[in-house]
Amino acid sequence: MSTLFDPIKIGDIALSNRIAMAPLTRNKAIAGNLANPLAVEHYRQRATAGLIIAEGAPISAMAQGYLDTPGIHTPEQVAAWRKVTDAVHAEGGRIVVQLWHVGRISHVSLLPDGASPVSSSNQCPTTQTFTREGFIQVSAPRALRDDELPGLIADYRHGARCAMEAGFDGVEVHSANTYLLEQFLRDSVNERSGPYGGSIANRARLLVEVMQAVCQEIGAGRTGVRLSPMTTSNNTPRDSDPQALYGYVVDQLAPLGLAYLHIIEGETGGARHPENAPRFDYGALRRRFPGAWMVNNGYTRAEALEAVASGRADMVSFGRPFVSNPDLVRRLREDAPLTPLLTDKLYGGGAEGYIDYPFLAD
Ligand code: 8OZ
Repeated sequence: MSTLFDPIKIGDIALSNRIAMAPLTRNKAIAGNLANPLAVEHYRQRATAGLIIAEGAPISAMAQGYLDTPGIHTPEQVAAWRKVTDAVHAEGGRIVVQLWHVGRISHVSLLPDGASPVSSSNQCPTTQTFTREGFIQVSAPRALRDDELPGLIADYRHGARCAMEAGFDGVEVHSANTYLLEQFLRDSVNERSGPYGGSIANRARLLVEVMQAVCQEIGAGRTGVRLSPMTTSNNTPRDSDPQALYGYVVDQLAPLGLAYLHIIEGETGGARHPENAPRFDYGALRRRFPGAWMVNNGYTRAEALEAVASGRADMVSFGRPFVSNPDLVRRLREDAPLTPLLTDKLYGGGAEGYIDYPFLAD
Protein backbone atom coordinates (compact mmCIF):
# COMPACT_ATOMS: atom_id res chain seq x y z
CA MET A 1 0.00 0.00 0.00
CA SER A 2 1.40 3.42 -0.96
CA THR A 3 1.13 6.55 1.11
CA LEU A 4 1.04 10.20 0.14
CA PHE A 5 4.66 10.47 1.31
CA ASP A 6 6.14 7.64 -0.79
CA PRO A 7 8.26 8.37 -3.86
CA ILE A 8 6.77 7.79 -7.29
CA LYS A 9 8.04 7.87 -10.86
CA ILE A 10 5.64 9.53 -13.28
CA GLY A 11 6.80 8.95 -16.84
CA ASP A 12 10.45 10.04 -16.90
CA ILE A 13 10.19 12.18 -13.75
CA ALA A 14 11.18 10.72 -10.34
CA LEU A 15 9.39 12.39 -7.43
CA SER A 16 10.18 12.21 -3.72
CA ASN A 17 6.50 12.15 -2.70
CA ARG A 18 2.99 12.17 -4.17
CA ILE A 19 2.08 15.72 -3.25
CA ALA A 20 1.98 18.28 -6.06
CA MET A 21 1.77 22.05 -5.92
CA ALA A 22 -1.08 22.95 -8.27
CA PRO A 23 -0.55 25.69 -10.87
CA LEU A 24 -1.38 29.07 -9.34
CA THR A 25 -1.79 32.26 -11.34
CA ARG A 26 -0.40 35.23 -9.36
CA ASN A 27 -0.19 38.09 -11.91
CA LYS A 28 3.27 39.17 -10.83
CA ALA A 29 5.18 39.00 -14.12
CA ILE A 30 7.41 41.97 -14.96
CA ALA A 31 7.86 43.85 -18.27
CA GLY A 32 8.01 41.43 -21.19
CA ASN A 33 5.82 39.04 -19.22
CA LEU A 34 8.93 37.62 -17.56
CA ALA A 35 8.65 35.58 -14.38
CA ASN A 36 9.14 37.96 -11.45
CA PRO A 37 12.59 37.64 -9.79
CA LEU A 38 10.65 36.94 -6.56
CA ALA A 39 9.29 33.76 -8.19
CA VAL A 40 12.76 32.23 -7.78
CA GLU A 41 12.42 32.41 -3.99
CA HIS A 42 8.69 31.56 -4.03
CA TYR A 43 9.16 28.29 -5.87
CA ARG A 44 12.46 27.49 -4.11
CA GLN A 45 10.61 27.65 -0.78
CA ARG A 46 8.11 25.09 -2.06
CA ALA A 47 10.63 22.63 -3.57
CA THR A 48 9.78 19.87 -1.07
CA ALA A 49 6.60 19.28 -3.06
CA GLY A 50 6.97 16.02 -4.96
CA LEU A 51 6.14 18.05 -8.06
CA ILE A 52 5.67 21.79 -8.56
CA ILE A 53 3.39 22.67 -11.45
CA ALA A 54 4.38 26.25 -12.17
CA GLU A 55 1.59 28.70 -12.92
CA GLY A 56 -0.10 28.83 -16.31
CA ALA A 57 2.34 30.31 -18.84
CA PRO A 58 0.95 31.71 -22.11
CA ILE A 59 2.50 29.95 -25.13
CA SER A 60 2.20 33.01 -27.41
CA ALA A 61 1.22 36.65 -27.26
CA MET A 62 -2.31 35.66 -28.41
CA ALA A 63 -2.54 33.07 -25.62
CA GLN A 64 -2.61 35.69 -22.86
CA GLY A 65 -5.80 36.67 -21.09
CA TYR A 66 -4.76 38.27 -17.84
CA LEU A 67 -2.38 41.05 -16.88
CA ASP A 68 1.20 40.15 -15.91
CA THR A 69 1.18 36.39 -16.48
CA PRO A 70 4.67 35.00 -17.23
CA GLY A 71 4.99 33.62 -20.76
CA ILE A 72 6.93 30.68 -22.14
CA HIS A 73 7.59 31.77 -25.72
CA THR A 74 10.42 34.36 -25.86
CA PRO A 75 14.15 33.93 -25.14
CA GLU A 76 13.88 36.48 -22.30
CA GLN A 77 11.01 34.49 -20.74
CA VAL A 78 13.05 31.29 -20.99
CA ALA A 79 15.99 32.98 -19.25
CA ALA A 80 13.75 34.26 -16.43
CA TRP A 81 12.21 30.82 -15.88
CA ARG A 82 15.70 29.24 -15.92
CA LYS A 83 16.49 30.96 -12.63
CA VAL A 84 13.35 29.41 -11.13
CA THR A 85 14.07 25.86 -12.31
CA ASP A 86 17.72 26.08 -11.22
CA ALA A 87 16.65 27.14 -7.72
CA VAL A 88 14.10 24.32 -7.41
CA HIS A 89 16.55 21.73 -8.70
CA ALA A 90 19.26 22.96 -6.30
CA GLU A 91 16.83 22.07 -3.49
CA GLY A 92 16.20 18.62 -4.97
CA GLY A 93 12.73 19.49 -6.26
CA ARG A 94 10.99 18.80 -9.56
CA ILE A 95 9.09 21.41 -11.56
CA VAL A 96 7.00 21.41 -14.73
CA VAL A 97 5.25 24.40 -16.29
CA GLN A 98 1.65 24.69 -17.40
CA LEU A 99 1.27 25.50 -21.12
CA TRP A 100 -1.68 27.88 -21.33
CA HIS A 101 -3.83 29.43 -24.05
CA VAL A 102 -6.81 31.33 -22.67
CA GLY A 103 -8.83 31.42 -25.89
CA ARG A 104 -11.83 33.70 -25.38
CA ILE A 105 -11.03 34.62 -21.77
CA SER A 106 -9.09 37.74 -22.71
CA HIS A 107 -9.33 41.40 -23.53
CA VAL A 108 -8.17 43.41 -26.54
CA SER A 109 -5.95 45.54 -24.25
CA LEU A 110 -3.85 42.44 -23.45
CA LEU A 111 -3.42 41.21 -27.03
CA PRO A 112 -0.99 42.31 -29.78
CA ASP A 113 -2.24 45.32 -31.79
CA GLY A 114 -5.56 45.16 -29.97
CA ALA A 115 -6.48 41.86 -31.64
CA SER A 116 -9.70 40.09 -30.67
CA PRO A 117 -9.42 36.96 -28.53
CA VAL A 118 -9.74 33.68 -30.43
CA SER A 119 -11.89 30.66 -29.68
CA SER A 120 -13.70 27.72 -31.27
CA SER A 121 -16.70 29.93 -32.03
CA ASN A 122 -17.56 33.62 -31.75
CA GLN A 123 -19.82 33.05 -28.74
CA CYS A 124 -18.90 35.46 -25.93
CA PRO A 125 -19.23 34.53 -22.24
CA THR A 126 -20.39 37.05 -19.64
CA THR A 127 -17.30 36.97 -17.47
CA GLN A 128 -14.45 39.21 -16.43
CA THR A 129 -10.70 39.18 -16.71
CA PHE A 130 -8.00 41.14 -14.90
CA THR A 131 -6.45 43.98 -16.92
CA ARG A 132 -4.51 47.20 -16.30
CA GLU A 133 -7.93 48.78 -15.60
CA GLY A 134 -8.89 46.08 -13.06
CA PHE A 135 -11.56 43.42 -13.59
CA ILE A 136 -13.52 44.01 -16.78
CA GLN A 137 -15.78 42.10 -19.17
CA VAL A 138 -13.82 39.94 -21.65
CA SER A 139 -13.81 41.06 -25.30
CA ALA A 140 -15.87 39.38 -28.02
CA PRO A 141 -13.84 36.55 -29.59
CA ARG A 142 -13.56 35.48 -33.20
CA ALA A 143 -13.69 31.85 -34.29
CA LEU A 144 -10.33 30.47 -35.42
CA ARG A 145 -10.31 29.23 -39.01
CA ASP A 146 -9.34 25.60 -39.55
CA ASP A 147 -6.29 26.77 -41.51
CA GLU A 148 -5.02 28.62 -38.41
CA LEU A 149 -4.96 25.49 -36.25
CA PRO A 150 -1.62 24.09 -37.48
CA GLY A 151 -0.02 27.35 -36.35
CA LEU A 152 -1.73 27.07 -32.99
CA ILE A 153 -0.45 23.51 -32.54
CA ALA A 154 3.01 24.79 -33.49
CA ASP A 155 2.71 27.37 -30.70
CA TYR A 156 2.14 24.56 -28.15
CA ARG A 157 5.12 22.72 -29.59
CA HIS A 158 7.24 25.87 -29.32
CA GLY A 159 6.10 26.40 -25.72
CA ALA A 160 7.14 22.86 -24.85
CA ARG A 161 10.55 23.39 -26.48
CA CYS A 162 10.98 26.66 -24.55
CA ALA A 163 10.08 24.80 -21.33
CA MET A 164 12.90 22.33 -21.94
CA GLU A 165 15.32 25.18 -22.66
CA ALA A 166 14.23 26.82 -19.41
CA GLY A 167 15.18 23.65 -17.51
CA PHE A 168 11.70 22.40 -16.60
CA ASP A 169 11.30 18.66 -15.99
CA GLY A 170 8.26 18.66 -18.25
CA VAL A 171 5.01 20.41 -19.07
CA GLU A 172 1.34 20.21 -18.20
CA VAL A 173 -0.98 21.11 -21.07
CA HIS A 174 -3.81 23.26 -19.67
CA SER A 175 -7.01 21.76 -21.06
CA ALA A 176 -9.12 22.76 -18.06
CA ASN A 177 -11.08 25.65 -16.56
CA THR A 178 -12.82 26.52 -19.84
CA TYR A 179 -9.78 27.99 -21.60
CA LEU A 180 -9.04 27.44 -25.30
CA LEU A 181 -8.74 23.66 -25.45
CA GLU A 182 -11.88 23.19 -23.39
CA GLN A 183 -13.63 25.75 -25.61
CA PHE A 184 -13.07 23.25 -28.43
CA LEU A 185 -14.07 20.20 -26.35
CA ARG A 186 -17.44 21.39 -25.06
CA ASP A 187 -20.57 21.54 -27.20
CA SER A 188 -21.72 24.44 -25.02
CA VAL A 189 -19.07 26.61 -26.72
CA ASN A 190 -17.93 24.84 -29.89
CA GLU A 191 -20.43 25.69 -32.64
CA ARG A 192 -18.10 24.73 -35.50
CA SER A 193 -18.74 22.56 -38.47
CA GLY A 194 -15.90 20.73 -40.19
CA PRO A 195 -13.14 18.56 -38.73
CA TYR A 196 -12.94 20.38 -35.35
CA GLY A 197 -16.65 20.68 -34.52
CA GLY A 198 -19.77 18.59 -34.17
CA SER A 199 -19.04 15.06 -32.96
CA ILE A 200 -17.09 14.31 -29.79
CA ALA A 201 -14.23 12.99 -31.92
CA ASN A 202 -14.11 16.26 -33.84
CA ARG A 203 -14.30 18.48 -30.76
CA ALA A 204 -11.48 16.44 -29.12
CA ARG A 205 -9.32 16.60 -32.24
CA LEU A 206 -7.45 19.80 -31.37
CA LEU A 207 -6.48 18.59 -27.88
CA VAL A 208 -5.35 15.23 -29.25
CA GLU A 209 -3.25 16.91 -31.96
CA VAL A 210 -1.73 19.31 -29.42
CA MET A 211 -0.83 16.42 -27.11
CA GLN A 212 0.70 14.43 -29.98
CA ALA A 213 2.79 17.45 -31.01
CA VAL A 214 4.01 18.18 -27.48
CA CYS A 215 4.84 14.49 -26.87
CA GLN A 216 6.75 14.37 -30.15
CA GLU A 217 8.66 17.51 -29.21
CA ILE A 218 9.72 16.66 -25.62
CA GLY A 219 8.62 13.06 -24.98
CA ALA A 220 5.38 11.70 -23.50
CA GLY A 221 7.22 10.85 -20.27
CA ARG A 222 7.64 14.58 -19.65
CA THR A 223 4.11 15.55 -20.64
CA GLY A 224 0.98 15.79 -18.51
CA VAL A 225 -2.47 17.25 -19.06
CA ARG A 226 -5.11 18.90 -16.89
CA LEU A 227 -8.85 18.35 -17.36
CA SER A 228 -11.93 19.68 -15.53
CA PRO A 229 -15.01 17.87 -16.85
CA MET A 230 -17.53 19.45 -14.47
CA THR A 231 -16.35 22.97 -13.85
CA THR A 232 -18.37 25.98 -14.95
CA SER A 233 -15.61 28.48 -14.27
CA ASN A 234 -15.55 31.64 -16.40
CA ASN A 235 -19.34 31.34 -16.57
CA THR A 236 -18.96 28.61 -19.20
CA PRO A 237 -21.59 25.86 -19.20
CA ARG A 238 -20.76 22.16 -19.03
CA ASP A 239 -20.85 19.91 -22.07
CA SER A 240 -24.22 18.22 -22.67
CA ASP A 241 -22.63 14.80 -21.92
CA PRO A 242 -19.42 15.21 -19.91
CA GLN A 243 -19.08 11.50 -19.15
CA ALA A 244 -19.03 10.57 -22.83
CA LEU A 245 -16.85 13.53 -23.88
CA TYR A 246 -14.12 13.16 -21.28
CA GLY A 247 -14.26 9.35 -21.50
CA TYR A 248 -13.46 9.67 -25.18
CA VAL A 249 -10.69 12.19 -24.43
CA VAL A 250 -9.04 9.84 -21.93
CA ASP A 251 -9.31 6.94 -24.40
CA GLN A 252 -7.45 9.06 -26.96
CA LEU A 253 -4.78 10.19 -24.49
CA ALA A 254 -4.21 6.74 -22.97
CA PRO A 255 -2.04 5.33 -25.80
CA LEU A 256 0.29 8.36 -25.80
CA GLY A 257 2.08 7.21 -22.63
CA LEU A 258 1.72 10.52 -20.76
CA ALA A 259 3.46 11.05 -17.41
CA TYR A 260 0.23 12.03 -15.70
CA LEU A 261 -3.34 13.22 -15.96
CA HIS A 262 -4.36 15.96 -13.52
CA ILE A 263 -8.07 16.08 -12.88
CA ILE A 264 -10.02 18.87 -11.20
CA GLU A 265 -13.01 17.18 -9.60
CA GLY A 266 -16.18 19.28 -9.59
CA GLU A 267 -16.23 23.09 -9.58
CA THR A 268 -12.74 24.59 -9.67
CA GLY A 269 -12.12 26.04 -6.22
CA GLY A 270 -15.60 24.88 -5.14
CA ALA A 271 -17.54 21.68 -4.48
CA ARG A 272 -16.03 18.40 -5.68
CA HIS A 273 -19.52 16.94 -6.06
CA PRO A 274 -21.67 19.96 -6.89
CA GLU A 275 -25.30 19.71 -5.88
CA ASN A 276 -27.80 20.02 -8.71
CA ALA A 277 -25.21 18.61 -11.15
CA PRO A 278 -25.27 15.04 -12.42
CA ARG A 279 -22.79 12.78 -10.64
CA PHE A 280 -19.59 12.35 -12.66
CA ASP A 281 -17.82 8.98 -12.47
CA TYR A 282 -14.12 9.90 -12.25
CA GLY A 283 -13.19 6.28 -11.53
CA ALA A 284 -14.46 5.27 -14.96
CA LEU A 285 -11.92 7.65 -16.51
CA ARG A 286 -9.11 6.61 -14.25
CA ARG A 287 -9.54 2.92 -15.13
CA ARG A 288 -8.91 3.81 -18.77
CA PHE A 289 -5.67 5.77 -18.18
CA PRO A 290 -2.35 3.94 -17.67
CA GLY A 291 -0.25 6.89 -16.38
CA ALA A 292 -0.24 8.56 -12.97
CA TRP A 293 -3.63 9.88 -11.85
CA MET A 294 -3.45 13.20 -9.98
CA VAL A 295 -6.56 14.49 -8.23
CA ASN A 296 -7.28 18.06 -7.19
CA ASN A 297 -9.73 20.41 -5.59
CA GLY A 298 -9.96 21.22 -1.92
CA TYR A 299 -8.61 17.94 -0.56
CA THR A 300 -8.09 17.84 3.19
CA ARG A 301 -5.16 15.97 4.68
CA ALA A 302 -7.39 13.02 5.59
CA GLU A 303 -8.95 12.93 2.13
CA ALA A 304 -5.56 13.07 0.43
CA LEU A 305 -4.16 10.27 2.59
CA GLU A 306 -7.23 8.16 1.83
CA ALA A 307 -7.15 8.86 -1.90
CA VAL A 308 -3.61 7.52 -2.26
CA ALA A 309 -3.86 4.73 0.34
CA SER A 310 -7.01 3.36 -1.31
CA GLY A 311 -5.39 3.48 -4.75
CA ARG A 312 -8.10 5.85 -6.06
CA ALA A 313 -5.32 8.29 -6.99
CA ASP A 314 -1.55 8.20 -7.44
CA MET A 315 -1.02 11.83 -6.46
CA VAL A 316 -2.92 14.75 -4.93
CA SER A 317 -2.29 18.39 -5.82
CA PHE A 318 -2.90 21.30 -3.46
CA GLY A 319 -3.36 24.89 -4.56
CA ARG A 320 -4.34 27.42 -1.92
CA PRO A 321 -2.69 25.50 0.99
CA PHE A 322 0.63 25.71 -0.87
CA VAL A 323 0.35 29.49 -1.22
CA SER A 324 0.34 29.99 2.54
CA ASN A 325 2.41 26.93 3.56
CA PRO A 326 5.75 26.63 1.77
CA ASP A 327 6.50 23.54 3.89
CA LEU A 328 3.10 21.96 3.23
CA VAL A 329 4.61 18.50 2.77
CA ARG A 330 6.19 18.59 6.22
CA ARG A 331 3.00 19.96 7.79
CA LEU A 332 0.91 17.19 6.21
CA ARG A 333 3.41 14.56 7.31
CA GLU A 334 3.45 15.83 10.90
CA ASP A 335 -0.24 16.76 10.93
CA ALA A 336 0.80 20.29 11.92
CA PRO A 337 -1.61 23.24 11.67
CA LEU A 338 -1.76 25.14 8.39
CA THR A 339 -1.25 28.90 8.05
CA PRO A 340 -4.44 30.48 6.64
CA LEU A 341 -4.35 32.17 3.26
CA LEU A 342 -4.45 35.96 2.85
CA THR A 343 -6.84 36.04 -0.11
CA ASP A 344 -6.35 39.76 -0.75
CA LYS A 345 -2.66 39.08 -1.54
CA LEU A 346 -3.25 36.46 -4.24
CA TYR A 347 -3.01 38.53 -7.41
CA GLY A 348 -0.47 41.21 -8.33
CA GLY A 349 1.68 42.98 -5.76
CA GLY A 350 5.13 41.97 -4.57
CA ALA A 351 6.76 39.97 -1.82
CA GLU A 352 3.91 40.19 0.68
CA GLY A 353 1.80 37.06 0.67
CA TYR A 354 4.28 35.53 -1.78
CA ILE A 355 7.60 34.77 -0.12
CA ASP A 356 6.88 35.68 3.52
CA TYR A 357 4.68 32.82 4.72
CA PRO A 358 6.34 31.06 7.67
CA PHE A 359 7.96 27.65 7.84
CA LEU A 360 7.41 25.47 10.90
CA ALA A 361 10.05 26.11 13.54
CA ASP A 362 12.34 23.18 14.32
C1 8OZ B 1 -7.07 32.23 -11.36
C2 8OZ B 1 -7.00 33.47 -11.97
C3 8OZ B 1 -6.68 33.54 -13.30
C4 8OZ B 1 -6.44 32.40 -14.03
C5 8OZ B 1 -7.13 28.75 -14.11
C6 8OZ B 1 -5.17 29.83 -14.96
O1 8OZ B 1 -8.21 28.88 -13.54
C7 8OZ B 1 -6.24 29.92 -14.19
C8 8OZ B 1 -6.52 31.16 -13.42
C9 8OZ B 1 -6.84 31.09 -12.09
O2 8OZ B 1 -6.78 27.69 -14.61
